[in-house]
Amino acid sequence: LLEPIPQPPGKPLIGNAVTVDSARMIQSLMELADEYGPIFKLDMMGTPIIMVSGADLVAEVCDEKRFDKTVRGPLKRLRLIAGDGLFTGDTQDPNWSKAHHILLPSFSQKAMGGYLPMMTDIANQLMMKWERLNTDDVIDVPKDMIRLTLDTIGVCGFGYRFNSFYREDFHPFIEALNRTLGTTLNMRGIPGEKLFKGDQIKQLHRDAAYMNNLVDEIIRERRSQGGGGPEDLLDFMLSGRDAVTGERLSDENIRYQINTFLIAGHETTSGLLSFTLYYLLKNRDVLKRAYAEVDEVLGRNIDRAPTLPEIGRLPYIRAILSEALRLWPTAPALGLAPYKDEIIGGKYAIPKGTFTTVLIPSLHRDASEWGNDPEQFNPDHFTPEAEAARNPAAYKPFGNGQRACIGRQFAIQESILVLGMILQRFDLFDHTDYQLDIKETLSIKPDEFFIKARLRDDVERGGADAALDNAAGEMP
Ligand code: FDE
Repeated sequence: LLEPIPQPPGKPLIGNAVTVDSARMIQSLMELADEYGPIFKLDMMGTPIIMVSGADLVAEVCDEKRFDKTVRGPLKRLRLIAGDGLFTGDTQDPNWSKAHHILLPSFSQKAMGGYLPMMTDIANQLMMKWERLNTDDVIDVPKDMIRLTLDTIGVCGFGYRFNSFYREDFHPFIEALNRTLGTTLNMRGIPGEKLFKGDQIKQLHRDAAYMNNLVDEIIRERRSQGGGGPEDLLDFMLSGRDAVTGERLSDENIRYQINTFLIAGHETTSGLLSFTLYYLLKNRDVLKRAYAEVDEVLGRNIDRAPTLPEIGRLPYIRAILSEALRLWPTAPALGLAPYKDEIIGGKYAIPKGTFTTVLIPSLHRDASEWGNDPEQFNPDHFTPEAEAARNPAAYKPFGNGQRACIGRQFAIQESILVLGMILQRFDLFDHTDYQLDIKETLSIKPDEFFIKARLRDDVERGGADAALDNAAGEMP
């Protein structure tokens, strides 16, 4: 027997268009989920949106035989710069499966070792900056994490250095990217809007042209150089062939993929690192265990870079990152739609094509899977036993199925490396007693989060090179 999907009261014509606070959309939807339960419906000026956050219902909408990812709203407007790249492409578009096949190996666990030296290079720039701060200097956490993740995807992606640690403001490419993200997000497709936002829209097209040209130039240059084995993502994209069709990616599509990696790779990963530092500073017992693990595995010598096997031997750091992604999954929603008329939970009808959104932060607080105190930060949620006992649909920070995050291993390796290096070096201070304030864009991150850091007293120095120098000095 069917039951109506709960719906907050709306207004004539516009329905629930003002039920949700657009400046804090995700948090406002989470409050509605608390009030209306694991499934509710909104009427956005005549268009229904269904919000799902109960693990059992999410398991059903994550069944890829019944539901597929759908690109609508702000994500669709992002096609201006992300085109038919992996993130904004439709699953049915031949370019999506082609790029998916070509790019999978370049994001595989096996490929990750190749990116480690480049990741370490950028991580070292952050460490050096923090080491050289004076006691009265403060660290803008989200901003430094953006510098880090942006520069990392820049070098690993296409050998380009944004050099964010060498400038106060962001590289012009990033300024353009951020303006574009802001404008596409805030446009709501309301009739007449284009008249009011004329200047913004002109700027949007100038920015898109600037970004596309810069990336096209990099592709052209790389094509003319040629040679060598694949070292970064761009090499993989230029040389790769789809094993199924034998086809290559077009230059235009490669440009869209590069823009996509920049968008998908920097805000989500930087937000993850910022939330993680926030939770570590607020949970001293967890922080203590984290220091102990890092000291044991990485040791006290900070001139020796972490190796790939060492990164794999930091399970508690890994669990801390997973737990931060549980409470604040930095890509907080998945957009899906059913292939045909569906009924979920045995009683809720979802007509074919209806926009169905998984509200991930609420899913990650479902008491039936996470216990009665889901707000508590507890990395032991990610012991192998706890994970085995849980409904796999209860945790979706990287999305679902074939449309799940291709950058997952990349983001995790980068985050473990950086967090490990930070803890190996620094004592951290929450000198403002920061109260979490979340800024929502396409992703979510802590806003105005400042800390202080000081080199630990017991660090040791002297790398392999230094040791050789010493040895050489002692030779007769
Ligand atoms: C994807 C993704 C997702 C899904 C979405 C949808 O469904 O719509 C998610 C949820 C995610 N992703 C998440 C995340 C988190 C983090 C930290 C990250 N992520 C990171 C990264 C990095 C990089 C490079 C990336 N990432 C990328 C990406 C891509 C390309 C995509 C799309 C895929 C397909 O194919 O679809 C994603 N990512 Fe991420």
